[in-house]
Amino acid sequence: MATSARRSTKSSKAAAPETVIGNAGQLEQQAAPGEEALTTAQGVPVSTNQDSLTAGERGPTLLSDFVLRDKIFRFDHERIPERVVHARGYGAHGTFESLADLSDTTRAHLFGKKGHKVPAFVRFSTVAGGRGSFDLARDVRGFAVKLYTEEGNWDIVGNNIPVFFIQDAMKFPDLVHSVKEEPDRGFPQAQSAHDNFWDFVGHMPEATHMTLWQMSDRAIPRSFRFMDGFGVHTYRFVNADGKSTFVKFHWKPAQGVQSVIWPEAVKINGADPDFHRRDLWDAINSGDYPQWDLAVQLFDEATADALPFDVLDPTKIIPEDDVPLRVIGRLTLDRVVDNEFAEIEQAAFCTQNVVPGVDFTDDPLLQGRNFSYLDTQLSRLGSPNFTQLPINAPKCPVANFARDGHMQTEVPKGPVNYEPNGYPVGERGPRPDQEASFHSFAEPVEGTTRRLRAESFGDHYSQARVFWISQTPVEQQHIVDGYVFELSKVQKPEVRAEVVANLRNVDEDFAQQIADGLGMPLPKASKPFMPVRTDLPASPQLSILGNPPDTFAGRKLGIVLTDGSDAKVLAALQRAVKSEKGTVELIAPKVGGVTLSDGTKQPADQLLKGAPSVLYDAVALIPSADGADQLSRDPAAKDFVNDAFNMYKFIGVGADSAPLFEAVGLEDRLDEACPTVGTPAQAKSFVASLKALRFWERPVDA
Ligand code: HDE
Repeated sequence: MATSARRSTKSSKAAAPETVIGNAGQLEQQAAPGEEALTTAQGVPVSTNQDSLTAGERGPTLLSDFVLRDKIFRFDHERIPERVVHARGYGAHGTFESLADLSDTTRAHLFGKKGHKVPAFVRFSTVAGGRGSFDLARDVRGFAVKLYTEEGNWDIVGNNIPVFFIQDAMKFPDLVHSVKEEPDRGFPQAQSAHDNFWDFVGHMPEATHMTLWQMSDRAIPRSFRFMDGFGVHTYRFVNADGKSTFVKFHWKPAQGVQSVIWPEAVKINGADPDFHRRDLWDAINSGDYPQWDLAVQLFDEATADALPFDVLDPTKIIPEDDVPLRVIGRLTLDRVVDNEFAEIEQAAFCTQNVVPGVDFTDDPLLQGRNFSYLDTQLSRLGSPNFTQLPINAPKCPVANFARDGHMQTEVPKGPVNYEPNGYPVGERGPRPDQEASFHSFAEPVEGTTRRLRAESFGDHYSQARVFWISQTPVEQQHIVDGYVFELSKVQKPEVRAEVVANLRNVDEDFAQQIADGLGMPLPKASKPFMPVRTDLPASPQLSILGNPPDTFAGRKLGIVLTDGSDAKVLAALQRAVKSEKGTVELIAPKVGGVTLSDGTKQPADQLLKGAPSVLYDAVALIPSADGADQLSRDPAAKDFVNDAFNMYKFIGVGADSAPLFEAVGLEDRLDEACPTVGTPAQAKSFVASLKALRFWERPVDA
C-alpha cells in the first residue's frame, strides 16, 4: 500500500484543519498553507513525523529509512560532556556600563570614559553537583561574567565567596575529587557533607577560612540575584605607561545580599529544584532586571607589602577597612536566553580572556586556572572553533591566520594563511598593531626554579577568625549549625576530630560549640604553622545580616486564599507589594482558584499542596471562617504555617484564620511579625514591615 494511502483525508473535529488522523488513530499534524515544512537535517521535506518505513503492514523497519536514521542519530548525540565543576548553572544576557574614567589606572578602553556600555553574559552555578542537581545545595556559587568589549572578550570568572579552599592549582583535582561523589558508591551528589570532603579539608589547614564561608549563609543564597560576586584573585590594571595597580573585583547586588536558612534550603530542593533558575527567569521576564555594581579595591605594591598576608594568596581577603571599595561600573541583566543549551551550556569562560589594560598576578591558583579553562573547552565543546559559537564569539573584529579544525563555521577567503608574506596590504591579512595591542605587564622576575610554597602563605587561621568575629550572633549560630550538620554526616570520628582540632585555632568557643553539637569531646588543637593573629579587627562588611537591604523589592509574598477570602484585604496586600516592587503569588486549595467575599472569581497561581511556604519571603493567610476551618484539617496548610513560623518569616494573619493557627498550636505564640491583616490598612502596614525579611528574635525552639 502506498504511504499516502495510510492516512485518512478526514479532518479531526477536535483539532486544527491541518490535522489528519493516521491509520491507527494517531494525530498527524500537517503544515498549514505557507507554514514552515518539517525537513531532515539535509533539508529534505518529510511526509510524516509519526511512523517509520516498514516492509508491509506489521513488518520490519527498513535500513533505507534515512528519515528515521537522521532523526535518531541527531538525538543520540544531543549531549556534550558537562562541566567537570560548576556543571549546574544558569545564565542571562545584559549590559555592563562603565561608571568611571579610570584611564589613569588602566588602558582598558571600557574604562576610558564614563557611560561606556558593552554587552554582557553571566552564568551563575553551583560547584559540586551534576548538571541535573538541585539549586539549593550548600555550595559555593560561580559568578562568571563575559564582557564583549571592543578590544575582545574579558571574562571575570569568579565566585560568590571572596576566598578559595586552596592556594595552589596543584591541589585543585584533589579538592574537587574530595567534594564530588565518593568514587566507589557514586554518592552523595551536590553535597560536601561526607567523609572524603572533610577528610581532605581536615588535612588542608589553608582551607579553613573558606569552609567558614561555606558553612555560613553565603553558601545557600536566596537566589542568584541576591548574592555578591568576587574575582577572588588579585589582578592588575595596567595603564598606557605600563604602570600596574593591583585590583580585586567585587560585584555588589543592588537587590541586597540575602540567603535562605538550611532547613528551608532542604525543603526548597524538594518543592522546586529549579528555584534559582526560575527566580532569575521570572524576574527578568517581569521587567525586574537584577543589577550589580562592579566595585574594585585598587592598591599599589607598598600597600600590598604592608598587609599582614600575601595578596597572591587566594585564601585571603583584603579587608575593606584597609582598601575601600570603589564603584566603577554597573551590570544589568535584562534578557533571558532563547535557548539554554546554545547559550548557557555552550558558554565557555576562560580566566585568561583579558583585554589590554587588565593583567594577571602570580597568584599560583590563577596561573593554574589560566591553563585549565582553555583546555576544558576543548573536551567539552570538541573543537578549537568553540570561539565561533554565538555565545562565545567576540563582538569585535577577529582576524588571524588560524584555520580549519572540527566544525569550522567560517569560510576564510584568499590564498594567504601565513605571515610574513609578500602580498599587498588589503590582501596580505592582518598585522599586529603596537598601539592597540595587549602588552603583558613588564614584571621583574628573579629567583631559582623551585617547587616550594611561599612562606608568606603560611597563616591559615587569622582571617578565618576575622570572618567569625565579624558575624552577628544569628549568623554565628548558622555557621555552627552548618558544621554540626555536615560533620554529623561524616562517619569516621577521626575526621570530625581533625576538623574541630583545626577550628580551635579560629576560636575556642566556636570549636567547643561544634564539639557540643556533635556530642564529642574537644580534640587537642592542631598546631598552626604561624601564630594566629588575634589582634586583627572585625570587618563589619563581612556580615550579611549586619548590612540588610531595607527593601522588599524583588521579593515574593505568598498569600493563601479560600472561598470567601476578603477581597478588599487581598487587593490592599497586592497594591502594597506592588508599590514596594515585590511580587505576589496566590495560593489556594485548588489552582482553579476561589470565589472571594465580593463574589469575584480569583484564579490561583499555585496549589496549596504544591507551594510550601519555603518558596516565599513572607506569607499571609486570609481564609474565610469556613475556609480556615477546612485548612485546619489540611496537613499542607498546617505545614505551610509551621514552616513559615519556624523559619522566622513574617506572617500576615487573616482576621478569620484562628482555627488554623490553633490547629498548629501557635495561637499564643504569634509575635509582632505575625500581625493581623483584617483590614486594608493593616494589610498595608504589614507589607511595610516586610523589608526586615525575617524576625530573628522569634524563639522557635521554645
Ligand atoms: Fe574554576 N573551573 N578552576 N574556579 N570555575 C571551571 O572551566 C579550575 C576556581 C569557576 O559558568 C572549569 O569551563 C581550576 C576558582 C567558575 O562556565 C575548569 C582551578 C574560582 C566556573 C575549572 C579553579 C573558579 C569554573 C570547568 C584551580 C573562583 C564556571 C568548566 C586552579 C574565582 C564557569 C569550565 C562557567 C569552571 C578549573 C579554581 C570559578 C575545569 C584548575 C578559584 C565560576 O576549567
